[in-house]
Amino acid sequence: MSNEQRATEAHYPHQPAPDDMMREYGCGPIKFTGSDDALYERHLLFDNVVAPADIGCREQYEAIARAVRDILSQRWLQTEETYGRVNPKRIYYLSMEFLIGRSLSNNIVNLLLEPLAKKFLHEHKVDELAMLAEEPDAGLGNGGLGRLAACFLDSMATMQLPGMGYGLRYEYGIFRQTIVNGWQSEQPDNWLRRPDPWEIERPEEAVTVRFGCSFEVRAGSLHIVEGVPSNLIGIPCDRPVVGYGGKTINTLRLWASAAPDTFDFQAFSAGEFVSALAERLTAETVTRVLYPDDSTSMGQGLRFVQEYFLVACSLADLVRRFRQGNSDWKDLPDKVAIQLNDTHPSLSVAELMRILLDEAGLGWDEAWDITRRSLAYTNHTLLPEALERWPLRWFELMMPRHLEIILEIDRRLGDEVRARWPGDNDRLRRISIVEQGQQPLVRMAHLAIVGSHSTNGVAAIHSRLLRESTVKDLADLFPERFNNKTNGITPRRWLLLANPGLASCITDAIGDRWITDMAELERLKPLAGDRGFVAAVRLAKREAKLRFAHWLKSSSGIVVDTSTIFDSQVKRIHEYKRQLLNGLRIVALYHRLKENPNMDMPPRTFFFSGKAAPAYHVAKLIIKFLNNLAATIDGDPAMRGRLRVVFLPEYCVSLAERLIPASDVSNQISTAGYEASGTSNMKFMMNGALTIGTRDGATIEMAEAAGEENFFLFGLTAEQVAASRGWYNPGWHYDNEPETRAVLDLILSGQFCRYEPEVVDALRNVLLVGGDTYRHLADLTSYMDADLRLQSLYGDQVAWTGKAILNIASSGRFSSDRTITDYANDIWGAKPCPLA
Ligand code: 26Q
Repeated sequence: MSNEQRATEAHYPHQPAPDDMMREYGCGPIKFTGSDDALYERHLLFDNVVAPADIGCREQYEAIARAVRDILSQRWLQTEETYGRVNPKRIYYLSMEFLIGRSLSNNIVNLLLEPLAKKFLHEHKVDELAMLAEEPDAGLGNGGLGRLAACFLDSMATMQLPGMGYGLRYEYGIFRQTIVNGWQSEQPDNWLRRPDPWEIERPEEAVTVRFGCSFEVRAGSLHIVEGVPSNLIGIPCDRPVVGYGGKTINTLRLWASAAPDTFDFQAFSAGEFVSALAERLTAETVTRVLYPDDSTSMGQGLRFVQEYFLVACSLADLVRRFRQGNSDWKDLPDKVAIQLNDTHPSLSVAELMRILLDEAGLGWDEAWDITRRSLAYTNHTLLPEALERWPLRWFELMMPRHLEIILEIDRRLGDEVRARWPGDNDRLRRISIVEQGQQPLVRMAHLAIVGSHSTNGVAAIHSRLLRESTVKDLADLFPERFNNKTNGITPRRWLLLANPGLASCITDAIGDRWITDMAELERLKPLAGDRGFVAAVRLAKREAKLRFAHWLKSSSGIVVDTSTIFDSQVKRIHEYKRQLLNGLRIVALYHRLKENPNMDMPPRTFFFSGKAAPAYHVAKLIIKFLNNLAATIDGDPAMRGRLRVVFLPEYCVSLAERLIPASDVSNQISTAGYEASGTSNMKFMMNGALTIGTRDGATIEMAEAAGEENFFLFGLTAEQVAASRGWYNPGWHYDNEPETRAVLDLILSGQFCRYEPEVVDALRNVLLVGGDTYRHLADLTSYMDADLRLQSLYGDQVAWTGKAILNIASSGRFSSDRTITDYANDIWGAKPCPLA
């Protein structure tokens, strides 16, 4: 009996063998049958031991989720069985983050169960919204990088590619955010408090990870106990990844850390019961919490242990699977493609070398060739200070064998550089994997580039800047390895599920092939001037705004006016993303209305949402300022019905799914050259918002696809930002631009921060005294110009909607299906493996 059958049976101790279910749900397209009520009721009775009459939303959610899981479990097994039999080249996506969000509604949509589910919910008088809200968001990621990983899994499953995700099963995901007196406050995200119907633990496939030292956790931080080797156990926790149409169901395997079962009997018999058990606590600490993306995390030993733990577990697992179907190690690169999501899993280079040298017994050259051809690396940042570098000392203590391998890789790299550029010691120093200094560091990006066959950036401009500046020396040495793969998003979650009104309006116009072939959206272009279609798209936007407003009111009591322009900026709070620039724009509009109360200006609601890394003080200051701005405007009767600022706490996938479809305007206003790609920009575009933004990241390609005349672009280019580095002076803008001066004077007068002079001082420092690193003042006037163009277009709803339609019609390129097709063809050499 397979594990899945065993697991299924465990839920129905009194049921007949699952043969019946196999017949019902085993093969062919999934059908909902008359017995689904029975499935639901069985789960209520046997799992929760409650009668259908007395249940609450949480029990409803669990029973419905389990019924849906029953429906997919046979397909899930068949998928793995097919891969085992056909032995295709498999794709392994290694990522420290998978920002999944909720699964129930997504799985219902992808299994094509929606019509039947709706009928079922209606018949059983289930409050759909309340029931769905019982599922916690799986927030196992910080932002774009983690969400990208989740979108890629959806696309791989939909395209029937044999892909698998490997990550960590954090007990606590990204912290939860509340706002207290305008400031961000963090709370732990205990998302696994209740049983998770989507998780299948597979202890029989556990792996052991060896360390050259032991660890202790004291006062919340990790301490290394030198010279005492130790083991950790990785337990796989699998989650289904349902492809659209329910044909392929791939797996996301998350590793939970645990102590080995060998109990320390000596300590136990000496009466040290508690401390022997406390050791287990230490082991489980490793996957306890997701690290926030900030500079303080870089120095944390536990993060480094997490990264190695992910790599060691995942490689052991995929090598074991490879060995089951293949006898020759030489075939590994033909059967396995390992994609490294940023440098976080780049210890894979050393770990795979170790396996091939020490376990397979291969020679260096062969092991190196296999390693390089199996691995590929994606870079997500240009900021040199954000590139991971770990102390060499940690390698020495925790994984001495890996260090030996890395030093040998570095030595050979040095030989290559010396042979090509004799005597160029500067270049040698810049390029080497080990950075010399007081405390030598290992440059993880260099390790990843040297030890793989492909390095890609995530938008055209980013890939170019990566080659031309961030890792120029390595690009000179290995030019053929560098390529671009512009990011994408899954249209299933971000259009079909999040925006049913717009989705059906599109389907009515061009049929539903777009769901799996987004190039089809091009067919909407001729309809940009069609009165009927324009009216339908306007209606869909109005409905989405109403839906959002209704949800907002019922969940938080906040009332917003849906007849105003919904103007949104939602993403991690960071100086380079420039939420502060958006704040300056709002102050400028406020100032204009104050000066000229009769001014003709369309009423606006500005939405902000996003989290600041807990140790990033300036980012937290920006949140405080935006909340103060919101409160001041709310308290000013002259602003009523004209301007409104709303900071929505606790940004997460589910909030994005609600707000993005309701937005009219998307702000993508990073300092040019800083945003690798962006992906919320694509979500807004696909949902018919117009973009006001800078020429940065993928926004450049979006404007190119839709036509710049359908975008509101403004600001310095990346080249201009770079060129201004020597002489930029924010004071010049204060002195020479009246509106910039008025805005700053208002802020510095304490208008928005009464009795909080420390907030004013800090803002002065960011924008003026500290040199305005991110060029807020340089871009403010052109932002205001673009905003004026936007306001005037909004007055002509037919013209506005026409542009929105052209945006939607041009968004097909930004489907993650296209991105994954490019990875599969150019990097992985992988093909679909459909189920029989
Ligand atoms: C590193 C070391 C220690 C602790 C944390 C980290 C860490 C964690 C997360 C570093 C970076 C991240 C996340 C980065 C990220 O989300 N980058 C975004 O990736 C998107 C997908 O490619 C891009 O669209 C965005 O432009 C980029 O900012």
